[in-house]
Amino acid sequence: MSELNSTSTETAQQEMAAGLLRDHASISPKFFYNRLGSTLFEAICSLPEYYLTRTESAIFDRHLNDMSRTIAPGGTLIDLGAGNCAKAERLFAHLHPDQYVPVDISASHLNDAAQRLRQRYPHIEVTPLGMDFSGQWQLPDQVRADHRLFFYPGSSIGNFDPDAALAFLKQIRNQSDTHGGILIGADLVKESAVLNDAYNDSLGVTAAFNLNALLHINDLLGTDFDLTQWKHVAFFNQIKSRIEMHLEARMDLTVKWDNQHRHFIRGERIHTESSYKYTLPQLLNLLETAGFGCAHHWTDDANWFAVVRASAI
Ligand code: AVJ
Repeated sequence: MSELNSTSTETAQQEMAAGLLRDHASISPKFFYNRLGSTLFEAICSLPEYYLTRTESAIFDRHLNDMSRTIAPGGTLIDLGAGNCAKAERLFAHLHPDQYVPVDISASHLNDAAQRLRQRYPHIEVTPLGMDFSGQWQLPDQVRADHRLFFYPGSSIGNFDPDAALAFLKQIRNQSDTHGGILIGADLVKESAVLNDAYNDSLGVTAAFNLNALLHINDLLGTDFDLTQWKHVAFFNQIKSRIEMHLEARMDLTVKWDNQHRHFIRGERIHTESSYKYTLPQLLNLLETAGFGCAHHWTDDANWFAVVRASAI
């Protein structure tokens, strides 16, 4: 079952069909996140090879006090890609937001979490938003304008191509007035073997997560993808400084939906995700170009992951 409403389902269908019919077929990584996909992603975060989540979490554990000294209490905490809201909840005791706005494309996941938070934190106004923020978006009027802190953890910024990442950050900058800012976590460039292992775990959860995009598309678009015909492929592309995830056809095959079809030859791939890795200077430069300054940053001892807090200037 998809959790998108009818208008966004139509847009999603057009987007998926266009991607499948492209010369080099592609699917947006946002189609990973149906109910099963969100659960699989949570499982990925516990994998021994997937160091990102636990490294970021350790940075917050160690430096949250220090971070909160760079952020005035009160204001609105806007959590982009909130999921189960667990990461933001840890900030509440330090940042004391007046309003918390979890935003996620998967609305059902959100509403459960929001209900739980309202009970636990009656003094925080919780305003969940089911919204796709990967393109153009605008926060509705219920979101207070003053003193906004955009929280964008987990290296989700890596899913955007560099141009789109800049446009995305500028969009955030334009919706931050005085005292606004961003708290962002990003995975850093490192030895290829470490990166490759993180996206090729030995349990095969990342493979399942990747393949599940085909199940989601079968649901949303009515395609007849047979998962046994597809193989998970992930590797670090050093030139583009990104992990690429693909699904590779194990044989010649044809995928059909409505009155359309797409033929794939054996070995042909559907590009399902890019996950860009930045150096710390590149990341700080990106934020500055988007209009954020006065950056403070924190990393782990190995410099595998960075958390940056920057102000709208
Ligand atoms: C949620 C985009 C940060 O790129 O590492 C995890 C998604 N893909 N394993 C990432 C993902 C495969 C993840 N982000």
